[in-house]
Amino acid sequence: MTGGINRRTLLRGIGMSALAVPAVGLVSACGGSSDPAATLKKGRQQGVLKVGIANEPPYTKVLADGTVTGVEPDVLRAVLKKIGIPKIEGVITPYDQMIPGLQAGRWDVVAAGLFMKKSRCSQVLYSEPTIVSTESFGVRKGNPKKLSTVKSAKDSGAKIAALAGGFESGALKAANFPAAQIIMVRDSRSGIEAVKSGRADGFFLPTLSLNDLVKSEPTIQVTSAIADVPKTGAGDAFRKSDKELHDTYNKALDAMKKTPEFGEILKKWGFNAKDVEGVTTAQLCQTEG
Ligand code: 6CS
Repeated sequence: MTGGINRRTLLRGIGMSALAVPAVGLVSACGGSSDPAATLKKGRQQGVLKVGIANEPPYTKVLADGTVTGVEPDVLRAVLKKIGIPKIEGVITPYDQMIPGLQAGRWDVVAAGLFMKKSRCSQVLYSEPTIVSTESFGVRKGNPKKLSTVKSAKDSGAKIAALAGGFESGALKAANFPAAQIIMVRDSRSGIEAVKSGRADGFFLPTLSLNDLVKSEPTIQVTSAIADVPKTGAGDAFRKSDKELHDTYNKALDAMKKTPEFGEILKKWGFNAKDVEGVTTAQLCQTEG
């Protein structure tokens, strides 16, 4: 891992030999530009784009040597290569900082499984969806509160941990979940610890993320997919001022989706390309929250 900047650590992308550079100064101060092709040109000239990630496998995963992987960075890297930008450089950040950091120019794209919903879609240009996935609760073995849906959790008075500013905390608010029953946490480790300690009865997170977390947590189990949560889907998020990059990327993504390469990347991380077929950004951006 190279470099480290406050909460965000600058990481090498696959094959990156570039030195770590400050996470500021690579783009204009506000990150935006009057030229809709500015970031596309910058990426092609410098051969790299910075990407906001979370390090929440299998959506995003940072290896011990700093290599940035996970389904979203792997799709992003494959598509950017096709439009003349061979490398990415990851910056770890919480989900609620991803759009502000994009708009401030700390990175040029978000590829983290930042699920589409109205409030986010109004602030960025999302590509078409790259993944569709489900949500679950991480609960203590035996699921003592018999959690299965948001409604069952609400009615049973269960305390639910969720990432501050994450999709799940928005879904709880949209379901009028009592604030007194929500335990806001900063990261996945804290969410798991809240359940283990009994402070929370469930940790609300994507099913695949929980499945990865519980590999090292024998006292925690993952519920089936929660039926009363909107479908979650993500694409790559670009600044509204980067229309040329967004449109060029989208076209290349659409072409790649028609090749085995797309399905192979998703399958490697436990996703199914068939789940994305026919799902659009317009549909996912209707989600409240
Ligand atoms: O979009 C979000 O906010 C959620 N996405 C993922 C992949 N994990 C948790 C996070 O809250």
